Amino acid sequence: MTSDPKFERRAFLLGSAGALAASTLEPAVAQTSEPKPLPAYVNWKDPKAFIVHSDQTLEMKRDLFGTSLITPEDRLFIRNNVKPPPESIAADRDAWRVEFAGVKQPKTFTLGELKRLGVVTVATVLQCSGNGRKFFMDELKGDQKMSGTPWTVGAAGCVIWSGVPLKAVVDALGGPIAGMKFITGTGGEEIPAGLNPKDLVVERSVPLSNLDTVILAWEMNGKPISVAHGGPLRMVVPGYSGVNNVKYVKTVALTVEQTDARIQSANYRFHKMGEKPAPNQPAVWEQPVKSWITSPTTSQKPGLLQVTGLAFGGMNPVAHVDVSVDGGKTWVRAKFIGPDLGRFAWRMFTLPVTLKPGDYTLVSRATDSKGATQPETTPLNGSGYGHNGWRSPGVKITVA
Ligand SMILES: Nc1nc2c(c(=O)[nH]1)N[C@H]1C(S)=C(S)[C@@H](COP(=O)(O)O)O[C@H]1N2
Ligand SMILES: [Mo]
Repeated sequence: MTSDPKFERRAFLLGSAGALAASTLEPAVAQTSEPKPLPAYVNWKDPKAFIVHSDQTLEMKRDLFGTSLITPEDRLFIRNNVKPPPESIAADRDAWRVEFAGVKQPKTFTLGELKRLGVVTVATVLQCSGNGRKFFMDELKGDQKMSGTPWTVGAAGCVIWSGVPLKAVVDALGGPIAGMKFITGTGGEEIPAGLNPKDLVVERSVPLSNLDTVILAWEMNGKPISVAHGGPLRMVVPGYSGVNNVKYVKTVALTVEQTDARIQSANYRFHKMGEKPAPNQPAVWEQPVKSWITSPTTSQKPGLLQVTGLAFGGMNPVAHVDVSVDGGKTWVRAKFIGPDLGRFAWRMFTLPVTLKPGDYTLVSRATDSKGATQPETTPLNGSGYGHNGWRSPGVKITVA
């Protein structure tokens, strides 16, 4: 890195010749191959935006995060644990029914009725618990194995939700019954006959301490939430990883125990490599502090350029981000750009750098308001959840 203006001009002139050479080295694949078709339930999305791991797992491409903060719905990643419900559940959105239990006056509300109880708007990072699993997989040795989708960074987005605060609903129903410790939300997928519902139901419990922040959302980025992303109504737990944000929520119960549904008891647990998941292991709940570079992701001409990225603190605001172009040997503080949409949203950052011809590894390291910083590597866990190490998502580029 240098800020010598004389060098910058020379590097720029050299750069235009160098760029030709560099572009001939780029693999031709990206432009010529047809993207894999999207499954029917998301055929309204931009097919060029995704790495299609399967019909139930669509990852957004890394160069599409942009710098204007909000992830458009047609690019937002998709993750379904079971087959999503039909579009017809949103034919009459306001008629969608949600049952409330664990409160003094249990009741079923329609969405139309819920809308009358309160409305708030909150921006959150929606990120699959397994985002970054690919980086764990790359570290496996010997006969170590890990199953799951090999997400890199694209199972994440920052979106704006509008909905009713759960607290307003609970208050309207006389408050929690004494002794309740969890908020348990149940997804509205139909469980095929003959299968054990406990094995398939998307039912998640989060600590009752989230009562002041959980919302039941009907709107995302200014539109009624698509069924693919959880419409007509979604339970949003700000700061918590993807799985806890139950789509097409049909029951919200305050409960003494966590649900014994498989998705809570055996899946989404932090367990050691080779150890079986069990309900006494830590649940995948709060997201840790994290960041990654979003641009550039390809080779560049020499001279001045903007290294951009995004950072978030999970439950806490992100305080600052350091960027390195030499793979973590030296760091420079980046500048936040754009609006601050609150502690659950991500922030975009930029660092202007002037690069001479050579090879660079761009990495970023965020610190939250409580002083928690991304580790260089995240200790391995058996299912590959919660990756937030700064080294592996690094971007290698050639400047020529
Ligand atoms: N009802 C229901 N809610 C769900 C899921 C699901 O399969 N069914 N998947 C969860 C998981 S694992 C993730 S990462 C997010 C994905 O949200 P998205 O598909 O809107 O991006 O939804 C969560 N909520
Ligand atoms: Mo997920």
